[in-house]
Amino acid sequence: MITVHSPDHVLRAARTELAGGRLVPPFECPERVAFVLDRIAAVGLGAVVTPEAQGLDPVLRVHDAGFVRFLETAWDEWVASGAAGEAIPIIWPARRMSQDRIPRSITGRLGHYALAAETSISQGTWAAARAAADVAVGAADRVLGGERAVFGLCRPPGHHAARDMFGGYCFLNNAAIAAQRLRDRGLSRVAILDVDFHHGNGTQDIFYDRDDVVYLSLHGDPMDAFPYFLGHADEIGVGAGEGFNANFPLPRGTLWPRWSAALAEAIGRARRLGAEVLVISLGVDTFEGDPISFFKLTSDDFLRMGEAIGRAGLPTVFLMEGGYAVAEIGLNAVNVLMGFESV
Ligand code: SP5
Ligand code: ZN
Repeated sequence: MITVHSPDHVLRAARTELAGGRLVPPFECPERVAFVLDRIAAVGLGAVVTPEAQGLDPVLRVHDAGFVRFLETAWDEWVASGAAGEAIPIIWPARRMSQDRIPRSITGRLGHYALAAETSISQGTWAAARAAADVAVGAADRVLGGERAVFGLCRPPGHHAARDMFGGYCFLNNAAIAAQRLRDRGLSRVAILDVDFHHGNGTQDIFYDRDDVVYLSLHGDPMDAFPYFLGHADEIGVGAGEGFNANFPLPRGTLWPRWSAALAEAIGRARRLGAEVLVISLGVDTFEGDPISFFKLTSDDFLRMGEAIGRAGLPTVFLMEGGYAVAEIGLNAVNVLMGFESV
């Protein structure tokens, strides 16, 4: 399997994440990609190629232009405002406050466009986010070109990013950008299968009223897990999109038998709805050793996960999302890809 990878991911190297009332080194760190590349080389998965630069057109197919401009300029404006640390939102338009007027102040605009406070904007964040979008498009294009499956080693991840919101370590929604690319280049129905531990609130939101991109997600029950405010089983889509969104929230301590039963249901749904291609939001934070999550999948379970996805028999774009047990992320992510290839 070909891997698409951009060395520019290292430009996303924030120093701070707000966690447990402290600023700590971010869980979502550049070493994650280094471990995945090491494992790809160790098992001989296949060639690693850099993506073509796409410009902003594929990004603007799913994201709001004002939001994109905000991401582009936020760091410089933050520095110009005299702040010493990284850019962290401190206030939001909460209940009964106005969302219609976007403030002039960078602090006001951070609150307008952020969905969470743990994700600092740092120097280089925008360049890395753009590179990750290029990776997603490069992976989609290779599947359009006839590859059975391609791995886009995106970093930063994307599935929490909505049309006009960043957070959850995500800035641009790589999976949504890839899915839209597949639609724009002629496929009529795409299914995004999100196996990251967290619900992909951004992806769900982007496609919630559409029947051409199906969103299916297995994740920690939002009553107990980030992003808390989306991802319940009764969110089934709206308007033309009704029946084209399916959430499988799962409890603390979930093991492979229960997780894989939900996976089988999700894959069955994708097939019944006529998906021609799968985009996998491949987070491996479902791992038993993950520091911020609560499922209990083993490294061998990731092989079985890949096999189950392979048995769906559809062209597949894998895109990296989360996974914070850094020393095991290579083993776990590449196990999914090897399981897929073994089918
Ligand atoms: C892409 C992705 O996986 N994003 C996850 C974002 C989760 N952000 C909030 C995590 C809160 C972790 N708090 C630390 C708990 C340590 N036990
Ligand atoms: Zn996650």
